[in-house]
Amino acid sequence: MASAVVQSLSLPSRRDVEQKTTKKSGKETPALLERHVKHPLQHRWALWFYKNDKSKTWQENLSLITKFDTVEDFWALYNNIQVASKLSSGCDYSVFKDGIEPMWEDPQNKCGGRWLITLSKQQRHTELDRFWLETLLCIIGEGFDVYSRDVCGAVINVRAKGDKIAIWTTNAENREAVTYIGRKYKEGLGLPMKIIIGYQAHADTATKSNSITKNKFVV
Ligand code: MGP
Repeated sequence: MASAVVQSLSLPSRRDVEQKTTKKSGKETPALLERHVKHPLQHRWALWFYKNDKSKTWQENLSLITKFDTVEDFWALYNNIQVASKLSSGCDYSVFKDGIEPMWEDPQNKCGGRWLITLSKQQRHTELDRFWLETLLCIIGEGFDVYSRDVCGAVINVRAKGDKIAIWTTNAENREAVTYIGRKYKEGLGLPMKIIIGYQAHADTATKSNSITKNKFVV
């Protein structure tokens, strides 16, 4: 799994590097220099934060925190921000490919949709942080093979009524990509077969009249 690659790269072992290093001339050999080289991700990603301030519009409540494009910078960021389960209700994190804003209106999102994981209140303490980290590793590690190109980003909504995590993709009509991503995602989270997850088009979510949006696909 590509996410496992990102995970393993989080711990560049000093011993591994030193074993590869042969000191002949007293100068740093290429293997030692390797220790200073960061491992690039396929894409640059942006972390956004949403804080629910009722005096502002939805878009005004959204702020860009930072961008990263290496495995090391991802872990440095992840290890220095609040875990999702400790955020106040009403907050979101979004991680999107650089250049795509985490909103339905972005040209890359407007014809797309999301694989939605809805969690029970209890799961905030048992599953939320693990699911969110696995989601991030799936997207930044290009865990959906060629269909990773359809991925726009991922969002976590921390809500009193029940938290949500979603992977957003660019084209809700692209059945092959959407279902491939859904199956792999479910597998990555380790969800049992009997748990059904749904994919919803943003156009339907944005125009829903009640709290239920119809699923376009399920896996
Ligand atoms: P939400 O934050 O995605 O979910 O959407 P929440 O809070 O669980 O609410 P629910 O409606 O899913 O039960 C809450 C509201 O935020 C939406 O109804 C919109 O008003 C606004 N909103 C959310 N998103 C993702 C967008 C967006 O992409 N664009 C705009 N303009 N508004 C959005």
